[in-house]
Amino acid sequence: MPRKCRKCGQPAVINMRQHKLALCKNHFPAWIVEQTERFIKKYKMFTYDDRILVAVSGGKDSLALWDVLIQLGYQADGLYLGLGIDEGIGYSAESRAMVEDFAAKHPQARLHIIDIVQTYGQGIPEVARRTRRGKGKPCSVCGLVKRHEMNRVARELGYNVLATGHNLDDEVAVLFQNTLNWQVEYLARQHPVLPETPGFARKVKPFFRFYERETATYALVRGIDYIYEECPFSVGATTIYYKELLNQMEADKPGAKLHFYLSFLRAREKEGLFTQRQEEKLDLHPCPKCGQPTTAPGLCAFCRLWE
Ligand code: Q46
Ligand code: ZN
Ligand code: ZN
Repeated sequence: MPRKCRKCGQPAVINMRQHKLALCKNHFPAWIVEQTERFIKKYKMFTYDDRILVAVSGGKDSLALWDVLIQLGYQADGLYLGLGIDEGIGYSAESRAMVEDFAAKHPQARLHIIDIVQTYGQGIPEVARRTRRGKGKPCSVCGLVKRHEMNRVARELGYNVLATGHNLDDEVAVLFQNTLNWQVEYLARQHPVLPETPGFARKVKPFFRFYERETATYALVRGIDYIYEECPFSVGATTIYYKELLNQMEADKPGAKLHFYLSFLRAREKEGLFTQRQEEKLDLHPCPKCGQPTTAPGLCAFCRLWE
């Protein structure tokens, strides 16, 4: 049964059952922009004085986020990391082309590109094969490289906020996994805003309350070209399994995913759940090679990858 936009009666492009809200191709993108602004303020993510670096992968979420922040008038530049992932489908080359294409259409924002292969000599698949950390787990190496490089670029170029496009489905899958395993330390750190600490920029996730189908629909109606393929290494990731389970719950009970995540945040704030843990006195010192804070006795984990 095709639905009508609640605001104007035109055919709806999306029906959000959890909000009992159907919207058309004009009112839906406007709603996404308004809601994002509301979340940025409500969770005190950043202001118009902050310099924001948006990690753009070429996927729908990060490009949609950059698009919204530019529309809202924030100082939001992009950072693309070329990870050297080809695996027969040219994944990195294609995702980079999507990001460059988007940046060319938005000259008011700058795009920074770091090519890991050119800068360090090897891409993620090679490093994963060569190191103990990466054996059979390229994502472990990749996550480390991305965190290090995002921080390095932010610090070197004077950005104080790092924004990523994680959506509710991503966040709830991680929350569910961490809860099933009672990973208390991870739960303590799971939040849409992680404050700035010495050597590390503030990290924010302005899209954390949007369902994946909402960010996808936004990209579609805004005519944003993005890479449809997932990274070839994401196949079989456990989070995909949790996403499927959570989608079954959502189908029976619209809003179940949002409720799970927001109740977690409320319990953190009101009951101090997981936040009362004494912050361990971490013995941080600057890595002798790159200068980023590390707990390792010598070089940081990132620099050790290239030894
Ligand atoms: S890019 Fe990197 Fe992801 Fe690909 S290798 Fe894994 S972590 S799946 S978000
Ligand atoms: Zn409408
Ligand atoms: Zn280092």
